[in-house]
Amino acid sequence: MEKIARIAGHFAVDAPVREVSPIGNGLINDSYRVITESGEGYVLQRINHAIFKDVDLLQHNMECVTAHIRRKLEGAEDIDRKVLRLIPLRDSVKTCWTDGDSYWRMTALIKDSVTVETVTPDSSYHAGKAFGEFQAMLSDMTETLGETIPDFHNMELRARQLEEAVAADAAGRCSDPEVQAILEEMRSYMDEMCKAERMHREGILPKRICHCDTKVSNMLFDKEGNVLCVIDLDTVMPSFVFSDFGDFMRTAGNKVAEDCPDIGKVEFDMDIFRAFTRGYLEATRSFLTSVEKENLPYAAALFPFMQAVRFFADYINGDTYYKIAYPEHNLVRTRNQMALFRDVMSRQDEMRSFII
Ligand code: GN1
Ligand code: MG
Repeated sequence: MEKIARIAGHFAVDAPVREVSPIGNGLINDSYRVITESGEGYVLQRINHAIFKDVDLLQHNMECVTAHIRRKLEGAEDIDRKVLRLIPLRDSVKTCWTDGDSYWRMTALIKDSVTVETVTPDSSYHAGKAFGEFQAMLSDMTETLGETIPDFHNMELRARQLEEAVAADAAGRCSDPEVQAILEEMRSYMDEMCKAERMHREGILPKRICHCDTKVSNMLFDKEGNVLCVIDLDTVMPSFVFSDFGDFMRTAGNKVAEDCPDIGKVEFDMDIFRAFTRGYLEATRSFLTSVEKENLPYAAALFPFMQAVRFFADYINGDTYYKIAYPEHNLVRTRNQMALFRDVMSRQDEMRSFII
């Protein structure tokens, strides 16, 4: 932790660092809470450079997005609790520090906020509004944002990556009959799930600036359960609105965590779906097209499916991408996400009739 405190000292914090502790359970970056002698709090993050290859672009996106939202919120109360504030370096305006090996950035800690892993229908409604408003606020950005992970939510690419993983079979896991069965099931849905990319090529589905990682744990709530702020802006980039709708459904809509090994407990929660959808549709009325709206049930299925494909490809590759806690972790996650996907598929009509 001493090393982390030293790194924190490169940023323009208000006083010497008093304590540092690890926070969060992200699968990609490492995060630490930093408290200074004055009691001010900060979040220091080590950026996973193997995944975010263009750190300058990453920081550029984050700077543009937070500045844009800050302008939109001008005049509102408590702005620093509603949008992240990047802390520059002590001796420059740059927002990223590197020792040539790792890359670090810092934001101000948002006081009296909590993250949650599960939501109620009531907080889902507010989350739907918050993520919808996030997209609405960014819908008139003039700065160009790049894709911090190119083709991040492109299902065609994820399908290809899975096939490449299978062809290489780097960890020798493909001979397992269960792996073969999952693979066969995934392949049978692949075409249907690649529909978004086709609609985009046909010119009927636009890309907009989206958050692209709208899991419940990426929002801060106050003690009363109101959404304060959307966090984890690494993947804010042009994408289909399905990304934000779908990933929230995938995480909040699942009655258990994405890595719960007891797949008998996996179930899609229609109350969460209805509440989030109501909030989201209210907030996005000004720009959402009918094609986007009609395909929200598809988005709810696409995201557990895409996540299953990603976890599964990582399992086959020998766990090179997601952090794992035990050897079968990615397989357990895959089973869980496929179970959720099947359940969402069985509720498509019910979802459609709620939306239309
Ligand atoms: C990763 O690091 P974290 O937990 O915010 C991943 C998301 C996945 C998620 C699954 C850059 O997010 O796309 O949905 O794990 N982020 C990246 O839990 O790949
Ligand atoms: Mg993330």
